[in-house]
Amino acid sequence: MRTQVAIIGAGPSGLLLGQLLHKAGIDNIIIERQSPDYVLGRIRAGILEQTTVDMLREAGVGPRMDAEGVVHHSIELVFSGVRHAIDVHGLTNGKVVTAYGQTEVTRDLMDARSAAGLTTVYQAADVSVHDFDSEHPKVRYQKDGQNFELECDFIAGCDGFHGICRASVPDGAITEYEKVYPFGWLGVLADVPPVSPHAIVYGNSERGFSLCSMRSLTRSRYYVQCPLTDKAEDWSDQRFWDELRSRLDPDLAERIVTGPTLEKSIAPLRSFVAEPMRFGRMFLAGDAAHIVPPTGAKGLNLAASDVKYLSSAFIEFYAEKSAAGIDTYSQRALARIWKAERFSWWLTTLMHKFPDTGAFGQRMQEAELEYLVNSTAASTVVAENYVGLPLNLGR
Ligand code: FAS
Ligand code: PHB
Repeated sequence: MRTQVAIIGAGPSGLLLGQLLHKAGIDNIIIERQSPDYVLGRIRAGILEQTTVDMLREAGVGPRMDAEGVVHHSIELVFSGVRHAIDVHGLTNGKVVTAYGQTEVTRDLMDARSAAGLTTVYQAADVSVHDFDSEHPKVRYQKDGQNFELECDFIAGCDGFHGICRASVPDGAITEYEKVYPFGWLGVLADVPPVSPHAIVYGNSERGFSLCSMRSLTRSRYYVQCPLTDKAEDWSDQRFWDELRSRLDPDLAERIVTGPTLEKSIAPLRSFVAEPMRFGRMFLAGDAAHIVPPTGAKGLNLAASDVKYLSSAFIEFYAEKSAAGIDTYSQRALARIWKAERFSWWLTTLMHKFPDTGAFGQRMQEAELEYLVNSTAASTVVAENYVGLPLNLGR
């Protein structure tokens, strides 16, 4: 078998890349180790930056997002028992974020790929990448007990943090930066109206971090910071709702609509970056190359900006026979990745209770938050990072 670009992974990175390449007439095949239902069953991100929304429209999967996504003009910060709004729209000359779940983004991209008759090999086993330091890279995998080899011009490693592409790079050729946080996020989904339908609410309290988000006007997504030693089954629904309320201001706590949880899981938090993101004819994109703590809602959006840079590079290579884009991909993507890593680390450090925070540290967090919500300059810094920094495509 042969294709121009072999994409490993059918998460948002792989599917979005496949769609943009197809739109540009570039042949691609996606190799995914799980089933479509398994991929859709992973409950993850919920907030899209404008650049991500624009790319999804460019990829031809805008209609349902435009119909069902909920636009947010502000975010809210709760600390010292009081809630403060940050007018993101006003502070960024009209930029917004859109609440539309990663599951729905993935579903829309899967449907578009299938409608276009493009090849995605699901439940591929023993996937391996070869000769990516030559001009004839290959992907090998097993499907239904048969061995396959896919020849290609390029390999796109969109296989997430635990994938094989980054793992296949020789040790001396890659540098990894990592910070693991000493707590996790317990997240729940519930078919109840969101307590704050037009603003994501981030809570700092002496009991720990909390977050009030949504997937639609009838489906809510909530999180509380929890010890990494906890298990989701340690938390009854009632315990979760009580703990969430205890971390919010009284008015919001009073207005929370509770109900049976549909999903309950604990996600660990880490900051991670692999440099570079190009190895001969293999390129890493999305979680295969970087991870952020979800506090800044950047993970999915960084995956999208990587795909924007990488798809543009491949299109330039095939259409203009120019290697300029692929030669600068890693440097351009990393410039945006590190700024998002900084914002995500900074907001995580400000909003969470660490083992060494203590009473003084709690007061320092509250003082910084009090300054932030009362300073236009400081609120603007938060707002412009939250809506997403420019892609600087022209450079
Ligand atoms: P993904 O991990 O989504 O997809 C990689 C794909 O590659 C998977 O389908 C996997 O099965 C496949 N794969 C792996 N190894 C393979 C192999 N050897 N062969 C073939 N296929 C292989 N981001 C936010 O912005 N907000 C959030 O709230 C948020 N919450 C998260 C919670 C959790 C538990 C996790 C893990 C991540 C969360 N993220 C969040 C980040 C998340 O949304 C990612 O940024 C996003 O999934 C990145 O998409 P991909 O790069 O496609 O990676
Ligand atoms: C979510 O809706 O899942 C979500 C929203 C904002 C975040 C993280 C997660 O910062």
